[in-house]
Amino acid sequence: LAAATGGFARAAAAPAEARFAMQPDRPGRAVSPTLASLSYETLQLADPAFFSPDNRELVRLFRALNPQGVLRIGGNTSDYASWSGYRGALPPQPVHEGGPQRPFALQPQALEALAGFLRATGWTLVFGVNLKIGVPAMAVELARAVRQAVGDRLLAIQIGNEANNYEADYAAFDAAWTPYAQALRAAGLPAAGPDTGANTDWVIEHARRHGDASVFLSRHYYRDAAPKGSIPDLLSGDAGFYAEVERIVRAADARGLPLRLTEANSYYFGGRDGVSNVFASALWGADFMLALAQRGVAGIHFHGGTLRSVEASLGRAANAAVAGDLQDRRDAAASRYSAIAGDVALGFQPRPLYHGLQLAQRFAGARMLSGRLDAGGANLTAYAARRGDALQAALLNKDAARDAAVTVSGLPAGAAGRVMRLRADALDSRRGVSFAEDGTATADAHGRCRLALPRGSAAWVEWNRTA
Ligand code: BDP
Repeated sequence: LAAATGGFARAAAAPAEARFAMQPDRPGRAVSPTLASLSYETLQLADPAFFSPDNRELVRLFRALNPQGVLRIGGNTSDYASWSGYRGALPPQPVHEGGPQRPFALQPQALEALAGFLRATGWTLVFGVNLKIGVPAMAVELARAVRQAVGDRLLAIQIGNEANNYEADYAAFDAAWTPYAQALRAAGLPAAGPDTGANTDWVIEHARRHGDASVFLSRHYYRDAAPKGSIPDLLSGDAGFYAEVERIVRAADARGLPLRLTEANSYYFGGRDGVSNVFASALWGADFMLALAQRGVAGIHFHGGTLRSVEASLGRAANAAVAGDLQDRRDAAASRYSAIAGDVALGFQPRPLYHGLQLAQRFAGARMLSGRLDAGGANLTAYAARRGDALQAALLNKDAARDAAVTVSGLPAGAAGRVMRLRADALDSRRGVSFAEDGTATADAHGRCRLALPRGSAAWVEWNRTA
């Protein structure tokens, strides 16, 4: 127990005695295999070596996260991208000093490389086109080129990124969006949306107006803006957002549409150092994914990436020299909330968040079950699911101060459980995070199983019927 608790003040309190009653006869939502998904900026495609089948380390990290994930290309920079093959006139777009928001042209080589990357990873694609510029004809040409390059791996085209930041209201957005959607439909290309920021009402209105012609509904999530943020803030959960998701899922269900969070992470403006990139983010990410899967969200695209090397390849900014070892330099190359650090020159490595996503992704293809948690006064969450004959649970101790012991009930008597643990030295650890096998946990004759759950750690357990 002691091994996983270093670095934080050791409270004298006894371990919290928690109980989690799984209710195998109360099935909930099916968890989509595409749950763990990622989102990257369109500007990332300025370097065709990034999303390329030759980028073996990135291919391996994507596959190990999810062999059936969905890559969303978009973000602010999608609304500054033009298609190099487009011959029509384009209105000028403003350059935002000091940021990546400036016009750039996508090249066919980048789409070819992206297609190879998708084949190598097994991932599918959601691709965002430039709404801000107001040229549907260019968007359709680009979308056609994307479809030609990636074929059936194209799940949907999205139109505009967080248009709530530049359209006055939903009606104005809809008026700008509709000619794009009509042109895409005429070209036989699938659309999804509205890809808004924090606008639940927009998503519900969009479902009402365009649900029949959409592949899925989407919005984004960030808890807050950096440099706001702290480990306790992140780990306190976000009940208000969960309630909003429940509202959207009701609208999505009425149309038979999946809901995807096409861009999400902890704190926008690139993440909060010491929060978004430390072990606490892994517990947050796993908890967030499972809370949303339970409420019917099909996929969550954690936003990230490496714009530093892209800036350099565009000749617009020098790759700043970073002190430290290779791991530190990879860390510095990626945005602070990115689940994967590194770049093409330095190689890649998982961030703490990556391991949290791996834990939650164990639920892919299972059916969520109801469960009653008595957290015993600690900051715990718990989730249950069934896959075939096997029952599984995720137990998360987000408490910085209290170790816990959780008694899980509702299991078949004598069921043999395989345990994997997510842990690090401390909630603020940047390195040494693991999600790995950690022995067994067998149910007693009453179908109960007691597990130690040290502060700042999580466990995933899968029980099979026969011991
Ligand atoms: C989101 C944008 C994305 C940014 C992110 C951030 O869609 O392009 O990178 O904010 O600021 O709103 O971190």
